[in-house]
Amino acid sequence: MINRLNSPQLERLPADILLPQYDRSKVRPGILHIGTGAFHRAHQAVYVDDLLALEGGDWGIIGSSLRSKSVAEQLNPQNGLYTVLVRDSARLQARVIGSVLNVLFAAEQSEQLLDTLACAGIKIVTLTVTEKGYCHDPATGNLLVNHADVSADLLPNAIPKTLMGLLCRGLQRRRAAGLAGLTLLSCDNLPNNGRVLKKVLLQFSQRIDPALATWIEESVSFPCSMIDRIVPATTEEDRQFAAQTLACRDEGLVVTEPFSQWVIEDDFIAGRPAFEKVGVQMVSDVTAYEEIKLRFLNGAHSLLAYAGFLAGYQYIAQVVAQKSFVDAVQAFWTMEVLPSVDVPEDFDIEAYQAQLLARFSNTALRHKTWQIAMDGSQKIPQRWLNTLRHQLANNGEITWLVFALANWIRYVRGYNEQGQAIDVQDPLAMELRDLHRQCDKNQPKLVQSFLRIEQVFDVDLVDSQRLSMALAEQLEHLSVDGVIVCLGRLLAK
Ligand code: CS2
Repeated sequence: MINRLNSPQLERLPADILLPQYDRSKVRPGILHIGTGAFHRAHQAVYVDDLLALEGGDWGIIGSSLRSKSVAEQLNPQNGLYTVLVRDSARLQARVIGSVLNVLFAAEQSEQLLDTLACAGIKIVTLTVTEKGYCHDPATGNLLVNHADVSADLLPNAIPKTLMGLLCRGLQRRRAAGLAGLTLLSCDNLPNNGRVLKKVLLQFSQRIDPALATWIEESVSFPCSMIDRIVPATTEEDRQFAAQTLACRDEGLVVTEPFSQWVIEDDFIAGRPAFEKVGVQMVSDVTAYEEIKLRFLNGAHSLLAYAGFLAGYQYIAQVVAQKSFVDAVQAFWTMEVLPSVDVPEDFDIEAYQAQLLARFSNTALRHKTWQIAMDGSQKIPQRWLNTLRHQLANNGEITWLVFALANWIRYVRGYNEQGQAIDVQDPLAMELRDLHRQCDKNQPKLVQSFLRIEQVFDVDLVDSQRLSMALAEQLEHLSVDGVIVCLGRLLAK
């Protein structure tokens, strides 16, 4: 039987595998991470691994997960160790990461997790819980007080199920222990992620104890950050492939691209490691980086995911192998996204776009259109809708935004152009599908009912006649001719 990766196994790994360059037994935890999925393992944990190698310090990571037990099952038997496999057509590099010390599963170890939040050594809590993990209304940024898990977490003595419940109860414990505050560092793809987190957490805490909310406001800092690295969900095929390279089995494996970027606002109330020494950009304001990334990268990703999926493509690299899709993305960026963002003077936006297309084209990464298409109702506001608002207000081009939205609307119908079922993963999946049923192919009615979803579109977009008409027309064209024909027609205009 093949061995599992763990500490004793490290010295038996093939010589070309990079290993942690520090004594792990001496590392004490300083960071708690919530949401220890593939993204965290390929991103923040790698930067921290670099830091520990460079200058040590008590910045080890206690990982945790709110929903999935599999993270703990993958990493704990491996002493927190896992491999990051960096892949593109030119390289394949395997590196074992040692910065995650162990992982707690919230549903079963909530006491330990709350104690960790109330532990003097923990100075920073980093988060990757995905957009929906914030339990907020993406359009207004308010806490979803009627969300079933939020209501449950607001009850006295609740065992926290939500991020807000966990943070609030943990900070309550920290305050009761007479400790100083810490930094909550959101690493999710939301604009102003730190400010969103602060608003929702304060609204939640206010309901638990107003004095606690005041303490949080004074003692906790919430820097915003921009994170970027493409990390597809790991597959069994990846694990089998890695097992050959490593000569052992790694359940915690992640596969990613060479590119990685992290930009953080320098506002750490309880101190921080020297992130800047390991390539993190520490800035006073992250807004421009965040807007550019969300609107160019993620905006294009979602467009390619919905239209590409409906055109029959399983992976992003297959979609951008089609010239028509590349032309569409370039037109989307140039005509619609670019006018809507303030690009800093020293930022080479053309090089950035070329680099994005190269990253999307990485065939060594099997990034599923279906994976990116998940949770559209939570992603679309920050990826497309502010661009759209800007373009509508300035009478600018909206062709590709409309095309993107129309494809999303068709995707969430739950079946593709051949009538085959789509497994739509979205907190609003049922509601969205019902809207299709109620409107029964009446496109103007469908458009109105979608644009009235305030959680996604806020209250303003339904008033735009220009948008409604263009969207209904695009939906009609898509239903008659399908994605590929429509794409060609739009490009020929
Ligand atoms: C993707 C992102 O799944 C998605 O929605 O658009 O995860 C994307 O790969 C990352 O934001 C890249 O940094």
